[in-house]
Amino acid sequence: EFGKRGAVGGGKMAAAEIKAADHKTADEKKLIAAALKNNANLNTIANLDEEKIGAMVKVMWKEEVPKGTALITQGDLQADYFYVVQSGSFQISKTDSGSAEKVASAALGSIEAGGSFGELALLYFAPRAATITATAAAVVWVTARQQFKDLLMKANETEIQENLKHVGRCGMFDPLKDSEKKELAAAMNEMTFSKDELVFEQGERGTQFFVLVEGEVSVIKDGKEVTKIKATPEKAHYFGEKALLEDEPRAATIKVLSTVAKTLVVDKESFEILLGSLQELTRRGKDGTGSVKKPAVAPSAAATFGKI
Ligand code: 1OR
Repeated sequence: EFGKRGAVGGGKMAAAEIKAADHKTADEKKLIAAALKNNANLNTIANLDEEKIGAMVKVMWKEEVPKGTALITQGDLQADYFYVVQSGSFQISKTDSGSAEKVASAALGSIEAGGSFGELALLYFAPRAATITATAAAVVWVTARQQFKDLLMKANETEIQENLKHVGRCGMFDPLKDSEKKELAAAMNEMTFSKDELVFEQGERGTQFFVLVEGEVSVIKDGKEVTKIKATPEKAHYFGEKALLEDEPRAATIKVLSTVAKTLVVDKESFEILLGSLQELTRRGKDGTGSVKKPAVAPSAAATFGKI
């Protein structure tokens, strides 16, 4: 895992061009499946099963990459593709863009046949974390951001049903229609953190929304704990909506207190589509007309709302 925090907020990206899938031999299918399974970052967040892997193997198309081509450039905000290397070799390089003087780009390693790259920006809405250049003529399998999200990041039916139970435990989502709840459940990815881990830090750009389904976390502002959030068998809690709603940095750090904290994560794009106006949502009646007498949000959730 190379660092999962995103730093890009704001507007929606234009759709990436999707090309027609290319035929694959049995060996090529095996190589792609293994590459997906071996991508540690991808596996932290996407619960990859044979069905998802099979679907991805099916849609990928082939591209030939001449020696010297940079397929990915560090810092690019528009991230459209994820790649699996069929043959050839790629160099990973990074420049320390934080320093005033331009530091020479350092080669950090290489990616060979059976490797993959480009997942980080797609998973976390982050700028591209490194530059990836072909050091020899290469052949890659490619998939576009939308396919990557639809096929790998969407929960399967069993996961949806499981996520739905948690959605039901979070009073916040009560005003949603059943179909909206299901869409939300489908867009959720499980992410587990261990004690003392930081889910995110104050000042970061927020790219994800969290529902805490198990465990307890501390909300820390300017180094001081301001509150704790704890999931109980009856109640799941959400956090991380404010930075997304208001497109501003995280107002607090979330640190795990329990041995394990289990969360369901919704990325910024899905959040905007599905929960775009949480504030409005809290005012919307069960009938979805927008006319409601009392806030639909439970007091405990209301206390957290708009704070992180
Ligand atoms: P991306 O979408 O950010 C660049 O685009 C890709 O390079 C990235 O996804 C990874 O797939 C891949 N640090 C960051 N990105 C890396 C690294 C890396 N290695 C491969 N990628 N590091 C390891 C260097 C050997 C540095 C870790 C500190």
